[in-house]
Amino acid sequence: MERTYIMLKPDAVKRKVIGNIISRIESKGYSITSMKMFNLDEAILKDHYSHLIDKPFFPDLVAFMTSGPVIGMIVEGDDVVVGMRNLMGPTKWVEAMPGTIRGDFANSTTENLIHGSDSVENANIEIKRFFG
Ligand code: DAT
Ligand code: MG
Repeated sequence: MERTYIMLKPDAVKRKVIGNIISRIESKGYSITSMKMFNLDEAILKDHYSHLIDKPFFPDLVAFMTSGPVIGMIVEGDDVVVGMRNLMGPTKWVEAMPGTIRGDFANSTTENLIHGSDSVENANIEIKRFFG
């Protein structure tokens, strides 16, 4: 059984759509096997978003991701890494089709509601980073 790391971002909590998003994950048939609400800091974001540190939007990304609590989850299922990326929709909200989480809720590229690991290898790294 494959595992992925999913994180509901501060905008999802503030906009009160975490129930809707969790419901979509469960409706798809995936299992949430761990879940916690917590706050991120700049140090862990520099690890988690190390591929983006040099981008001009990185300070805005850190400000947003530390603006309120997030919900981290381990989600299990067959091919769940790619399956969750499909359920989420692409990074850029303008490219996300209706029916996807970002397509239905996002109207900003920074504030796009949900994180999902992009490979099985990164899923294992992220699960270790956030759940130890
Ligand atoms: P994803 O979250 O789809 O895996 P990513 O890893 O490339 O995308 O980027 C991480 C987050 O950084 C993304 O969810 C939102 C933000 N981001 C990425 N590209 C951006 C851009 N061009 N402008 C503003 N924020 C961006
Ligand atoms: Mg990513």
